[in-house]
Parts: sequence; structure tokens; C-alpha cells
Amino acid sequence: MRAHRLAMSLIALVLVSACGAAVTPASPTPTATTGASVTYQGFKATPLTLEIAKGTTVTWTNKDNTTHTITSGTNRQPDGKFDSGDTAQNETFSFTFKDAGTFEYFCSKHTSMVGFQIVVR
Ligand SMILES: [Cu+2]
Repeated sequence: MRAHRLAMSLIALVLVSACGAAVTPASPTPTATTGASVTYQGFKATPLTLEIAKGTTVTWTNKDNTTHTITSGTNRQPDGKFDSGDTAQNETFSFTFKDAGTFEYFCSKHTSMVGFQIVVR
């Protein structure tokens, strides 16, 4: 009887271990690795700052009835990292962030649309 109980405990232990092994190692920072999105609406980006993990693809969607651009750079100076070009209503633009850092972007069509950020960790 005692041996039987020990055997059951061992089986339980093995099952627990198997479950543990199946879990992927915890990543040190944000868990979003498949995709993230930003919406352009009301002449601003939502969220204004998006935090993602390295390797995440961000997709922007323009919900405004006007053309916007998603252009990387600070103080309205393009830095050439990414640029959607003209993006009409309901059009999307995607970019995959492979390096860590803070990436500021703006819309080249509208002076008020500045200071948006993607923070990659
Ligand atoms: Cu714009």
C-alpha cells in the first residue's frame, strides 16, 4: 500500500515536471512578440507610446478620412528608419522592430502629429 502511494506521488511529480518543461521560458520584458497595433484617429496615434518586445511587428491603421504618413524621426526630421508614405483612410502600414530602443515618429502631412513613440525592449 505504501509502495503504491509512493508510485502515485512519483507519477504526479513526473506529470508536473512535464507540464513545467512544456512552458516556454519567460521573456524578460513585454510579452507581445507576434504583433501590436497603433491607430491613427482624430489626428493622433493611439497609443501615443507603444511598448513592445524586440522582433514585434507593429501595424498602423489610418482611421481618419484624410491621408497621413508614419514617418520615423524627431522634430519632424525623417531619420530614414521607416516611412509609410501616403496612407489613406483604412490603409495600413507594418514595420518589424528588430533592435531595442526608442523610435519616435510623426506624420509628415500634419504639423500637430508629432512625438509618437515605439519603445522596443
Ligand atoms: Cu497626418
